[in-house]
Amino acid sequence: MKKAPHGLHTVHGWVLEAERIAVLSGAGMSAESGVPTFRDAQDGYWAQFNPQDMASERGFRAAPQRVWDWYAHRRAGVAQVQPNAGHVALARFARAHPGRLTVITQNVDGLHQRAGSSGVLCLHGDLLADRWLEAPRACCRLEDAEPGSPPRCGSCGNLVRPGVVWFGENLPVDVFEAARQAAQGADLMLVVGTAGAVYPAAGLARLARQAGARVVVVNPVASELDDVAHGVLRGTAAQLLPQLLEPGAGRPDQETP
Ligand code: BV8
Repeated sequence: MKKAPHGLHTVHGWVLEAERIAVLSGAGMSAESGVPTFRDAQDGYWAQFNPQDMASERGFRAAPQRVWDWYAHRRAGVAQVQPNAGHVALARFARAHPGRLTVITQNVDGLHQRAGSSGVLCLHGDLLADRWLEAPRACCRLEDAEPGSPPRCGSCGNLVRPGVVWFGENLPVDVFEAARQAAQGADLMLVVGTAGAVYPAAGLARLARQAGARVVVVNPVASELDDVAHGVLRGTAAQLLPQLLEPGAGRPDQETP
């Protein structure tokens, strides 16, 4: 379907009109903060491994030390970066318009929260959180875990794993239900920085559209959700979100970058 090129100014008007905005963000949201996306080749030593295999229970059980070290590497990376102008624009808008904007994120880096967003719906968990691999017993206390790669319970040997949702694992039911409701209740959904390849998260864009929301994709390159969108803005999160969300933004229609 040939889409009329809706420019920044049009979408900015949609933002002003919308009473409820849902944002679905993916790894591209954090790219300008310096966090490598899943799509980008993993850096250095890690480039030899498929992140999808590593981000799975099977991958962790097969090579617990390697997978734990991969997460430790990513945790160290996230600790050295800052939220970017896109994260900040979302947090500022939500503070200025309480209850009007909900952030639903696939990201596990915590940058939306560090930028000041509250009530962030983290579909895929938290990179910095730990949990037990097997159902914890009375002896399994995270604060007492024996250090190691990975740490483990000194009594029963249960392994500590990162508190993220791995491929093949269900999303937290309460969080996904809240995300579904935010998508279905939205007048506008901004889909920012996601290839739209991972489900059920990516399905929230179609859900929003089917429930009557306008859907806008913000991505420098084509994504699998472009055909769900009413508008596609070819640009980056840190460039476009401030122009869409900050007061007095949204200059007259011009070709977005
Ligand atoms: C599930 C946490 C029910 C971990 C992540 C077989 C068995 C089981 C399930 C499946 C199966 N086959 C398929 C599935 C479903 C599977 C799935 O969708 N697979 C895909 C790959 C086909 N989904 C699941 O497994 C989910 N659970 O289905 O449960 C179930 C249960 C059991 C059995 C059956 C069903 C769980 C999925 C969650 C996985 N965990 N993260 C970790 O991080 O280590 S997902 C992980 O990858 C990220 O969190 C992220 O969500 C995803 C990568 O996607 P994107 O965010 O889109 O990032 P990507 O790098 O791909 O793209 C970046 C985009 O940004 C690009 O478009 C780029 O152009 C753009 N960009 C770049 N720079 C910028 C930018 N945009 C804006 N500005 C910029 N500056």
